[in-house]
Amino acid sequence: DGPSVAIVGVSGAVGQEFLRVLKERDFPYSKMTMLASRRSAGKEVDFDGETYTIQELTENSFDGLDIALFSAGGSISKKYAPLASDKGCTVVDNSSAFRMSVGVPLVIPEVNPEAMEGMKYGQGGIIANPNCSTIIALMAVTPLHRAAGVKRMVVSTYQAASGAGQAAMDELELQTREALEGKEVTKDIFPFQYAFNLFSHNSPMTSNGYNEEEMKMVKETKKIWGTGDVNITATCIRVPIMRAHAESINLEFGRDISEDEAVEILSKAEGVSMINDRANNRFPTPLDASNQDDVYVGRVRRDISRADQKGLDLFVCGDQIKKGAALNAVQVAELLL
Ligand code: 2RA
Repeated sequence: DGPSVAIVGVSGAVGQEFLRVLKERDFPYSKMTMLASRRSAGKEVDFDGETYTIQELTENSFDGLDIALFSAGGSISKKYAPLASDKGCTVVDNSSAFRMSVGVPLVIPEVNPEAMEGMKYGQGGIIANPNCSTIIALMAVTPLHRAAGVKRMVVSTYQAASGAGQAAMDELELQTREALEGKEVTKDIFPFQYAFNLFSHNSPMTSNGYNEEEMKMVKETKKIWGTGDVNITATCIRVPIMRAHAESINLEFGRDISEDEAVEILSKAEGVSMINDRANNRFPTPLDASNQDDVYVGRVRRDISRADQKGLDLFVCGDQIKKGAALNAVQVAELLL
């Protein structure tokens, strides 16, 4: 029999997706514990043919547990992940709390599984799940980076409501109805209209004029690739899409790389599907990627702003809740088996 597993933040959008993915992949758990805040404690949740009562997260929640999947915000992870680890429970944390901590592997299983080499469930430790927009970008770019060495990456993201949580998805739907009915829209989550609109990502602004989401893309990429020798800039935008992010990516490589070579590499890349049909002007859309495991890549083309063959542009869509969070975390947990 496999590991005992706890879900921390089971009521949230990612917590619910953890359950769907664990079932979908027939994860070999021996026991499941559902943990959430006092507000959700006592509620029931169905999983794999059983009905579970959600328990309130406490310092003693992790006694005897082997793996804990966290997605309950950074402050909960900061407080409880070390406690869980000290009890011998191996933590996979979807929050940003420990992503840049020295000694904490930041892992995309298709990209850098070696970063968590030797870690097993029930032995404690924390593994950090990267930010969704970082995962989606690097699933497509890393195979190219391995072949031709990315020197510079410029990313523009078009990020779904799900990244701001279930409440943001609910408000987008409500506002869309209200707007179509000509009503004043409800603005509980964001201070402006989201429906039929887009805006600079709602994460806090930092001292250099970039927001935290953009700085995550910059810092996490360098840690995951294990190099500082790549220049990255990003502009992260929130768009009125439910659950899949889209990203436009410009790349500069250390050597010439043709469109054909790039398409060949991407066509073979694990966890990547191509929609790159120029004849029919058919390329990835967020709805293609929604609820899918793979990230979808298209618009692969030489960067004509350069005189050399060292630049490429491409377009990527990926499900923010699935590969951007829950699927990646469960794949990390599979590496602990
Ligand atoms: C966002 N990356 O999309 C975040 C998800 N926590 O806002």
